[in-house]
Amino acid sequence: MTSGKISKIKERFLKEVEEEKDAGKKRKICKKYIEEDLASVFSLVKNLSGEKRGEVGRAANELREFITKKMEGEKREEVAEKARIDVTFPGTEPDLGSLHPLTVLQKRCEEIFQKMGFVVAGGPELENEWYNFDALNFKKDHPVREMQDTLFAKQKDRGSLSEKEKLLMRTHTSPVQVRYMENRKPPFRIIVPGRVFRNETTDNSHEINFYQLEGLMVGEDVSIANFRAVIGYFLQQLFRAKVKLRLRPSFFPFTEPSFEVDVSCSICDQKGCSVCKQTGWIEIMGAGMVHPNVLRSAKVDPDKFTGFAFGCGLDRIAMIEHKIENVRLFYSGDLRFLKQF
Ligand code: FA5
Repeated sequence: MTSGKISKIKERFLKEVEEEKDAGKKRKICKKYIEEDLASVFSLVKNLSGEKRGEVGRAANELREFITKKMEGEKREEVAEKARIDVTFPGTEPDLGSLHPLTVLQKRCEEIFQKMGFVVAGGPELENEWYNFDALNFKKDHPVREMQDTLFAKQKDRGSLSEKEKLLMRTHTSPVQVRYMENRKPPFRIIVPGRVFRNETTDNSHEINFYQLEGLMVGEDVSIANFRAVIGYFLQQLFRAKVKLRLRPSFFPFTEPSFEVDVSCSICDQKGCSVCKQTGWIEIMGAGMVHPNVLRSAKVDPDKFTGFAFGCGLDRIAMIEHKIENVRLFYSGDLRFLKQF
C-alpha cells in the first residue's frame, strides 16, 4: 500500500461522482468509498511499518475528510432539490368564501339608514327580563313570558332574583331601545341589527333563531308621517320600488298606536303560496309610536318627546328579495344553497 494507490482511489472516486447527476446517488457513492474502499486501506495501514505507515495513514485520512465533506455537500444539495419550487407549475385555486346572504342584506340596510342619519347600535343576545319585557311595558302575565315562547336561562333560585338578574335569550331587538336611550339625551335615530331567539315550532317562514332590524327615532315632533316617509324610502331603496306596501293596525305593549307592515309576496306574485300563507302578503315588520311608559323606563320625558319604532325580520326580507321558499335554508349550512349568493 502506497500513497500513490490512495491518489488512484481519489481519481476513481471523483470520476464516479462526477458522472452521477442525482444528489442522493452521489451521496451513496461517497458512503460506499468511506465504508468499503477506505476501510480496507485503513485495515492495511496498520500492518505497514514506521515512516510509510505515517505517510499512507495521513493520505488516507485526508481522502476520508475530502469524501466526507463532499458527502455533506451532496446532502445539502439533496435537501435543497426537494424544497425547490417550480414557479411555472399551475397552482391550486383557493376555495374563496363569501358573505352570508343575511349579512349582505344587513349591510345594505345599514347603508340605507345611515344615509338618513341613523346610527347603528347593538345590545346583548343574552338579555335580562327587565329590558326584554318590563321596560317595554309587558305585563307580568303576558303570554310571551311563558316557557313555550321564550328561551329562559337555567338559573339557581330564579324565583328570588330581580328582573334585571333573570336571564333569557332576547326574543326581539326592542330591548336595545331602552338600553340606548337611558344613557343618552334625545333626539335619537338608531337602527339595531341582531340575532333573536324564540321557542317556537318551525315552518317555512318561522325559525327558532332569526335576525331582526330594529329602528327608533325620537325627538320633539316625531310623528307617524315621519315613520311612513322613512319606511317608504327604506323599502323603495331596498326593493327598488318593486313591491307594494300595506299597514295594518296591530298591538304591541311598547307602541301606541301599533301596526304591522306587509309587503306584496314576490314568491308567488300575490297568487298565494305557503310562504304568504295564501294571502299574497308577507308580514315584514311590527311598528308603532313609542309608548310613553317605554320612554319613562328610559328616563325620557314623554310630555316633551315622541318617537316611532319598528322591528323587521331580515330573514323575511331576504326571502322576498331572492324568492326563497324556506327560511330554514339560511341556517342549514348547505353549501349548494349558500354558493348561489
Ligand atoms: C317584534 O318582535 C317587535 N319587537 C317588533 C316591533 C319593534 C314592533 C318596535 C313595534 C316597535 P314580531 O314578533 O311581529 O314583533 O316580529 C317582528 C318581525 O320578525 C316579523 O314581522 C317577522 O318579519 C319576523 N319574525 C317573527 N317571528 C319570526 C320567526 N319565527 N322566524 C323568522 N322571522 C320572524
